[in-house]
Amino acid sequence: MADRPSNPKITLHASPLAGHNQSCTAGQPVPTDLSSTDLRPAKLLMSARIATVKRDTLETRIQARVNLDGAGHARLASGLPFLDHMLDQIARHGLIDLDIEAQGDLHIDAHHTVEDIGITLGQAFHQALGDKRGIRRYGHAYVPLDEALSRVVLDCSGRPGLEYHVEFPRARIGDFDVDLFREFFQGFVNHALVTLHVDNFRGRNAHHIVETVFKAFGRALRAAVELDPRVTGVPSTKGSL
Ligand SMILES: [Mn+2]
Repeated sequence: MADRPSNPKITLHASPLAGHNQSCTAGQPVPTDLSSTDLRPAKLLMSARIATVKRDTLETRIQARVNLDGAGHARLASGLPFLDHMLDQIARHGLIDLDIEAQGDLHIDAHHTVEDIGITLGQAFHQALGDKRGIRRYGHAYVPLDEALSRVVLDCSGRPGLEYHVEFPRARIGDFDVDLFREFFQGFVNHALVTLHVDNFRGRNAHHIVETVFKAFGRALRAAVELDPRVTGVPSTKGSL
């Protein structure tokens, strides 16, 4: 579903990005001394893992900024309070600073906005991660919330792949359509270029179920992007991810 044409009219745009007007800043340099005698940890020698992506279509206008080495601060204005509550879990449990602003066609429904926030966040994540030098690459987390239990496993593989196994006992949480969580993760995966396995094992309360999924996602992200002081280069026998 991700990357459906936003509107047939996009062919009229001159942009080579097929109507997706994006601008990005990534890898903003931090002042460092890169001399070979510098023994500071890799973390201090690399560019800041920060990226901002703006994505405009005829359906949504979204700006997402991520700092992978943040403190879990979030500034969220998706227009969808329940989604903001979930994005806040990613920031808090991933220790990722997240700044997301969206103006979507909510008069139709929340579908385009939720999916496009997943896409834009995925693009920002991918840019902030850079060449993946020194990262742990894999991350997983189990998170319970009362009766609910979920597991998320992530690989910064460079290939998009989603296994999403979450059944909800009801179709809506408040007025939020629970089908849209899959669209969010599919959008993220397609553009972050990660392999993501999401499994809910149990739960009766739909709010609890999805909250365990987003908390586990945040924790798995944190583990996967963390710099491992024992890793030199890219953690792959291929030499690139
Ligand atoms: Mn909650």
